[in-house]
Amino acid sequence: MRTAFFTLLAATALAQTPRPGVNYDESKVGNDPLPDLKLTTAEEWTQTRRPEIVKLFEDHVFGKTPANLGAPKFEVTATKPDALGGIATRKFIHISLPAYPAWPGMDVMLYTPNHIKRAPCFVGLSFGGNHAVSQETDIPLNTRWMRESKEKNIVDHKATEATRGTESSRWALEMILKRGFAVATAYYGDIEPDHADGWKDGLRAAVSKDGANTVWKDGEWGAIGAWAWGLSRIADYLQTDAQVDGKHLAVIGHSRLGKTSLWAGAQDERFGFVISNNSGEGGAALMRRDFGETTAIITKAFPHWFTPKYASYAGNAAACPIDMHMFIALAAPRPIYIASAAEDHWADPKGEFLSGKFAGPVYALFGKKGVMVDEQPAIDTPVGDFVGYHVRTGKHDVTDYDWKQYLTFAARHWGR
Ligand code: GTR
Repeated sequence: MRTAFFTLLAATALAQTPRPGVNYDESKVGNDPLPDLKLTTAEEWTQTRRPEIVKLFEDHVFGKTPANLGAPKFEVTATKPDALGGIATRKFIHISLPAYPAWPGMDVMLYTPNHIKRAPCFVGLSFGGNHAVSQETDIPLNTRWMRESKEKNIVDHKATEATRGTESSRWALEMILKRGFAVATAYYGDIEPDHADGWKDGLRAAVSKDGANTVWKDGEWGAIGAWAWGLSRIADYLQTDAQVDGKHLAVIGHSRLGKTSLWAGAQDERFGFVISNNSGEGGAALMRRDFGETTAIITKAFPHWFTPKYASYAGNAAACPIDMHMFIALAAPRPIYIASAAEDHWADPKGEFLSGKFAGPVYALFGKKGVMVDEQPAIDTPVGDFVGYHVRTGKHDVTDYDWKQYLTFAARHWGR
């Protein structure tokens, strides 16, 4: 979901009319050393170092998620036992916060396979809403704010009938369900609309004591924090659903929602498998590498995603006490998968690989192997034991190829 501006910007840069400030030359990525992971023992990592690093990410990148917003309320609003031609049960669950009624809540769509009693579940937010994820035509159209797009049939910031199924190529529902996994998803804009003032109509204003007049300070949460919070509330619900194995949840996200799934996985260890699909800058890509999108570009285009402090590292990533190998390491010792796309230069595929590689020593503390290779593997050659990685042919997207790797990885780690 690049904005037209950024697609143009990336395309222009790749068409060899380099735009000042965007580098695609590997010899110019810089060589600032990464912050030290300061490793001692697995125990010390778990007790002390890991919480320190979570706090660094709160203070400098995403802001702190408010600890307790009260128990969420779950209402199952519809159940269809013969969804997708009978292979699945489909449920809608409305999640709200009784303590903060100003937040309109989120509508989760859950598909569980009918041939499995308690299925492990992939949990991820969508860009277009439940009706865009699935091709089933009886799904209520999402009514919240969406980014205007002629091409995507979003009119007056609202979804239209023509938006049904438009994101379905990114959610290999049949393949996932037939392999015995469930899928839970919701529209990210249910939690907070994705624009600079979106928070005023979303969760963050609803729970802040100054409401829509809040002035966000360093260390306070941004939109990615709010979206990640939403993923954890879906995990809360999934613990209560008899058709889901709540002990085997994978969190997945693409692009900005890949940054979000990494942050959700870092904060909520109930996500036993963390997936970053083309998450790029502010996600898996090392911030000290000046390649494609940079801290300066992202914090200018999308300041609302982060805590304000993050923008102070624009043009000065080396001053930031974290880099993204530490972000990946926060998943340890749980399995994590980082996926890149060969044409997705904007997201810096090599930088995404390197963060996985340099998280390896943390996995080693737990006696586990990471990516198991020194160099970024060839295109379409998945690698890794506890840190999976591939760079697939093609563009910034989620494809069946990506899902096949995630399903194989999950099945291997979860003995399915
Ligand atoms: C781009 C942004 C990327 C990525 C992408 C997306 O405009 O620069 O960091 O998040 O959007 O979410 O599709």
